Amino acid sequence: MKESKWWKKAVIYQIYPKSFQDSNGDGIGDLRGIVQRLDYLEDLGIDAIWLSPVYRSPQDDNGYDISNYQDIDPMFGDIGDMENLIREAGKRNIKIIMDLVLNHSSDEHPWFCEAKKSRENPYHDYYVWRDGEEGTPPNDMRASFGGSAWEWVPELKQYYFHQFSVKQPDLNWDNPKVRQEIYQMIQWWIDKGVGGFRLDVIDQIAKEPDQKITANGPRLHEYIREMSSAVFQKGDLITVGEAWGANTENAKLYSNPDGSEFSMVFQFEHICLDQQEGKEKWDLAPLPFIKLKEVLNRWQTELDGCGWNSLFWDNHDLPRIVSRWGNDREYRVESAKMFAVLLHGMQGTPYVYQGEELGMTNVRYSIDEYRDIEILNMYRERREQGYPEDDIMNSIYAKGRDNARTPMQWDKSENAGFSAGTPWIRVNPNYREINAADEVHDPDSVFTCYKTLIRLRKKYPVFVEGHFALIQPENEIFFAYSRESDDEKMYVICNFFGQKAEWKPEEDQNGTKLLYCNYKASGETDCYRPYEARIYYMKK
Ligand code: TEU
Ligand code: CA
Repeated sequence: MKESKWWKKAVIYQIYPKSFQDSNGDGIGDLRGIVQRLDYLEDLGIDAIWLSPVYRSPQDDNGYDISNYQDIDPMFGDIGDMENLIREAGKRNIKIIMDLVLNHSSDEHPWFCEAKKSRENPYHDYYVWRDGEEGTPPNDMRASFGGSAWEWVPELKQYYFHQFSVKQPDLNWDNPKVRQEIYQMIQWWIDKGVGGFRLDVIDQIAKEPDQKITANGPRLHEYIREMSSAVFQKGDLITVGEAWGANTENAKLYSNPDGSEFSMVFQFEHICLDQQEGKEKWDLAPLPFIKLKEVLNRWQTELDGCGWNSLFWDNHDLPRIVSRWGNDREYRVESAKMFAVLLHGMQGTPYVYQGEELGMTNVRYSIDEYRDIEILNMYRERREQGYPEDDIMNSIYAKGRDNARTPMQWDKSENAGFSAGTPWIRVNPNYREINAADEVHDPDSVFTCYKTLIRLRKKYPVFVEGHFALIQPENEIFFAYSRESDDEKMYVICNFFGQKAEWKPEEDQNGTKLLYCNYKASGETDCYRPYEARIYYMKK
């Protein structure tokens, strides 16, 4: 019999702890705050929480710069709070997925502090060093958050390599001691009872800087397999690699059903479509709709049976989907639900990013109200390069990561119920119109839509197993597909735009019943209202 993994039926909820719930009024979300909101998550129906990093960290990149992997940053609580969260979540059948940042550590990690003491230090080789002359780095590689990827250390007369900020030195995975230390640390978390791991920029660990290789280095899958058999395969864990360099070919390795690597990967092909070719995400371009369908169709069909998809629109690095490709004004509710239907109907494990289930939107702040290192560095760089202020700000409004990092909107009270103090980042001013308190009891809210979809996934096996087929790939308005298994079939039909439109039904749609529609009042059979999304279902 084909064994089915629990995480294939699961829905994962991502929490960005700093912005979720503050319990002590210091303006920063924390672990006790998450515990206070577990009932809300249980009501939504999710199976696991992916927790963005809460380890001890100087917070240069909001915790993605770790100075102690086996401790909790005091601003989030302590290890006892973490154990309590795992326990309290467990009571509600919710697992905790930790975020593992293994490509780099903080420059304040004891390993790095030792490493830069001398070339002979036992920790020196934990990082990636090259000899050189001051002012002449080994090559012209750039860091993700701007500037050179090489940082000079005068005492050693060497450069260290960092793919992200200068405070995030890259770990040297070619050193077996580094790998062993990492596996021990992971095992320590498994023993604490966590349910799985999300692996930050995992495709970049096997870098070869002399050849300017960052993602997909030659030894990448060797290292992943070693880690998987050393730790992951010992438990019934969910593991998901973050891989901006994933394509459908290597995704079959990452998510090989034999379990030799991870459960699945995050791929970003669909999410990078609205930028100018060969340029940065800040260089905006309209979404090519037909291409979006082609890309998702390829991922759906090529991984079917030989891999497994992660499904997402939003995370802590991305703008809000309803503002990005939907309409966050007159059709906010309808378009937010349409994106939910479109995604949750596909094959794979859906990820819901905090606030997405409320239809939270992007923000437009003044530059001094942003906090993200990526935004602030880009702003400075592009100002220096002479870009017009308006262009820069428009890029930030469209793509800035802080769009996703504004505090969770719980209710109408001050600071949206997120904090009794001053939030570390400004609350989206629309929290009186968009908040959880209003939505949880409203049968027509975005929240109720997510809740319903999560329940449908658990009820009808076709959501998990059904083969995907895109319908009318060239249709300029509808994103429509079917899912079919031996004894069930469903259709997901979405009007992707803000005008009503005619849909020509497929022949065997006759025998189906309407399982879900994102509008309350029933409409015309073959005419779809703006952003109307329907699911039709039949037992064969
Ligand atoms: O993101 C990986 C990554 O490549 C991002 O920096 C991406 O390029 C950028 O967000 C696009 O806007 C992961 C984490 O998700 C991110 O939050 C971290 O900043 C980054 O790794 C470094 O750890
Ligand atoms: Ca706090």
